[in-house]
Amino acid sequence: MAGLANVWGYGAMTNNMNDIRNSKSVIIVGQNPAENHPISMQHILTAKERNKAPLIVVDPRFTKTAAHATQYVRIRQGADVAFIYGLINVILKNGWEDKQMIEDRTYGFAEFKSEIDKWDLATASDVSGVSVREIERVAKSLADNRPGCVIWAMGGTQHTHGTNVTRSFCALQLVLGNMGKPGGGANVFRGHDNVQGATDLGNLSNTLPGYYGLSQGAFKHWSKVWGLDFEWLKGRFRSKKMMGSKGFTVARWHEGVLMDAKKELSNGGENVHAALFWGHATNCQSQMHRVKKALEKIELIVEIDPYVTSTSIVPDRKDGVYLLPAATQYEQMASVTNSNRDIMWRNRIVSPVWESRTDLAILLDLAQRLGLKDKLATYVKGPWKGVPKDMKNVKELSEETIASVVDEWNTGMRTIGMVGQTHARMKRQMDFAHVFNIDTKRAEGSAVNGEYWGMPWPCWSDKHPGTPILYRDDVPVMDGGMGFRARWGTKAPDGRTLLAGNGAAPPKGSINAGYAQRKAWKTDITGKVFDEALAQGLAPYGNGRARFNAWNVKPDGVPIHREPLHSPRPDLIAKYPTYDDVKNHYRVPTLWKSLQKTDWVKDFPIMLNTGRVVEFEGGGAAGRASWWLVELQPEMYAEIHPKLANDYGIKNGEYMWVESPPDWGGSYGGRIKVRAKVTRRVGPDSIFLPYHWGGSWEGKSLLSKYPKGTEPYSVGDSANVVTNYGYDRITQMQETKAGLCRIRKATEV
Ligand SMILES: Nc1nc2c(c(=O)[nH]1)N[C@H]1C(S)=C(S)[C@@H](COP(=O)(O)OP(=O)(O)OC[C@H]3O[C@@H](n4cnc5c(=O)[nH]c(N)nc54)[C@H](O)[C@@H]3O)O[C@H]1N2
Ligand SMILES: Nc1nc2c(c(=O)[nH]1)N[C@H]1C(S)=C(S)[C@@H](COP(=O)(O)OP(=O)(O)OC[C@H]3O[C@@H](n4cnc5c(=O)[nH]c(N)nc54)[C@H](O)[C@@H]3O)O[C@H]1N2
Ligand SMILES: [Mo]
Repeated sequence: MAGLANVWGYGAMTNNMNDIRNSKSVIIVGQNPAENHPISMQHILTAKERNKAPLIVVDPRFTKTAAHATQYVRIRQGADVAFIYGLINVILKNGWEDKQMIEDRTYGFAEFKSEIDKWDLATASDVSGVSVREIERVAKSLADNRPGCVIWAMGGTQHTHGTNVTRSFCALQLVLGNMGKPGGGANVFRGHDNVQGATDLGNLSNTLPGYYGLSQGAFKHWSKVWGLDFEWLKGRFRSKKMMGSKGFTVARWHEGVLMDAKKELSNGGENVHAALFWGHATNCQSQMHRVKKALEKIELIVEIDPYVTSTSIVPDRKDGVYLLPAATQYEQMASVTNSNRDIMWRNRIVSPVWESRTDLAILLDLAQRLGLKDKLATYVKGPWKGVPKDMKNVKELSEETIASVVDEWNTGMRTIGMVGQTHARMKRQMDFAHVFNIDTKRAEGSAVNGEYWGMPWPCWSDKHPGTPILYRDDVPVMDGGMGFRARWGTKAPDGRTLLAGNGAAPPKGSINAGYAQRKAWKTDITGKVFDEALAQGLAPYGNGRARFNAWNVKPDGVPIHREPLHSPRPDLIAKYPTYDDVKNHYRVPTLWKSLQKTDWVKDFPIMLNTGRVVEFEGGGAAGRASWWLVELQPEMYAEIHPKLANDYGIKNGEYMWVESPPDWGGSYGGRIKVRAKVTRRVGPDSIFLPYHWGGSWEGKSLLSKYPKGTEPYSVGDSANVVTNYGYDRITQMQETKAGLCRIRKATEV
């Protein structure tokens, strides 16, 4: 489903799901596609069957995906960098690295290697909990079976050092020479169907659309595209500083309500007074007891959602909550972008039913009431077509309006090349869907001949076929070739070159080596700069090097392992400490070291893991309202190992309490009451909670608070009441994949 406010997770796949059919090996680290990406799982199984590709699954839990593995590796939560660096250590010791790729297409390998040297097998094994033999075996499988792909999702990112974890995956692929090749790549499977599109179009608090950032130049570019006067736009902000300052994120907006605006927040001295939840359910946020307080204190809550979510039910309040029924994806037409960067046209099946309205209709009506409709529905080429004069009671917009919106982003989104995927091309691809080859994604014949399915970005012009595999230097730019982006100039601060080496360039280009980015390529909305580059066979964004050492990513230019905030191994904290606390992280002070120094494991000895099941999605508002799904997953539970259950006198099906460490400044974390599912999927040192439940609090049902007729068939305590404090140093992603808890049998029923 397409929650519009989804900003979780980051990045994009370098390759695509179909391309896994070409992989000679597949390693899945921190992801469970058998449940969470079941269609893509079929491509993975094709690689396993057709190419005899080893399928390695690295997860603290024996998942349904692990059941298909040729090698399952049980890892300690939050220790992936240690494991990956153990692999790279073995690869380098044996000389299995791709020397040419490292030499011609990367920067900073020497610094990276000195980090790797610290991860001899004994150290990597001790920290990751993976045996020496297993590490050796995985390294050899990956070296022997190239090109191979690395896939991950939330097991890799939901950590205080999640950015480091995912960067270590990319580093592994550079070392193996698996980047820019069919069957290779660093592939993060994204979450919701349009989450890639949502982030591309700027539903993030730290950038304008197209990852332009928040500089004045970025605002000038977009004012031009939007047909707005830059000075007027500037006037909407309290100051130039606030204009360029990253906003709150979905993970910690609630502190904007709760914290002292003058002493703690960096929000211009102001608290947050109102919240619009536009396709987001707050039982997906960790620290839910803090969120509940914020939902009680805030002046206005608006939920724009096809379902009533726990956001409206959990707070103890009698007014100030508005429910705006949004249409579902079946009732809305639009372009959507999937994990592959494929941009597709989605037809609507029916017009919005009952009183529901499409998200765009609600947005335009809201803009009208705020006196901003004409500004919103106009861009550099004029007003969007077909927008009614009065939006009151309008349920949906016509296709020509949505085509105008597409044309607007086609005009502005230069950075990632979201410019050639016109409305007409999208529609044409839908008409000829049958001519695309499932292994290459390329059309064979008809009016779309030579195009790639979904015209994945960068699609540099309306003649370009799209780029299903990023960074290929073995095909011409007009066939989807490109180097790494020359984003950081031609020389690093240390004077070393950032341009690709001789010969490392897509064929048929006028320069057979690295080259700088074209002048003004990001802001020229006429398309001239792009056309000139393409005519010479060059990528507008240059041909640079991938960086093992990203000097501007602070403090970890070279990614390193850092223990989770709530580490089950306090003995490792001195050697692998977390980050220093930060005063202003997306406007909120954020703790790392000062929380890590407490010896949590003494009182909270069990590791806490959370994630998904195939039956439900996210906060579960839709799934738990479906009788058939509830029949399959009737009740909230914890997976618990037979030994652990027995140690606590808990039998399968009995109720248990799960309690979490107190958070910042508090004496109380949170607790939930769940049923025990006794299973060997989890190890004896951890429990796993699905996070799809809500609608009850500390064991007490809140069903009576739902508006009549909107009650879900199943309510239950939410995992996120007990997920621990902890946020990624770069993205602020919540650390819901490494925490601690304690449990006891619930004696009362
Ligand atoms: N049915 C269904 N499908 C979905 C969703 C849904 O809610 N329901 N949600 C969608 C969304 S928004 C997303 S982002 C994706 C997420 O897709 P996934 O990332 O596959 O989802 P999770 O189940 O949260 O986590 C995957 C695995 O990470 C493991 N893990 C936990 N900690 C660690 C660790 O430290 N290291 C390693 N290596 N593994 C770890 C967990 O045990 C779990 O099996 O799924 C999407 N698809
Ligand atoms: N403990 C724990 N917590 C987690 C995670 C975890 O692994 N563990 N994963 C995190 C991740 S990766 C994610 S993405 C978040 C998910 O967090 P959310 O995105 O908040 O969760 P969802 O329930 O998937 O979607 C939110 C709402 O969007 C509504 N919706 C669906 N379609 C439409 C539409 O077309 N229009 C509108 N307006 N609304 C629509 C749905 O009814 C739903 O109520 O959870 C995060 N929280
Ligand atoms: Mo997600």
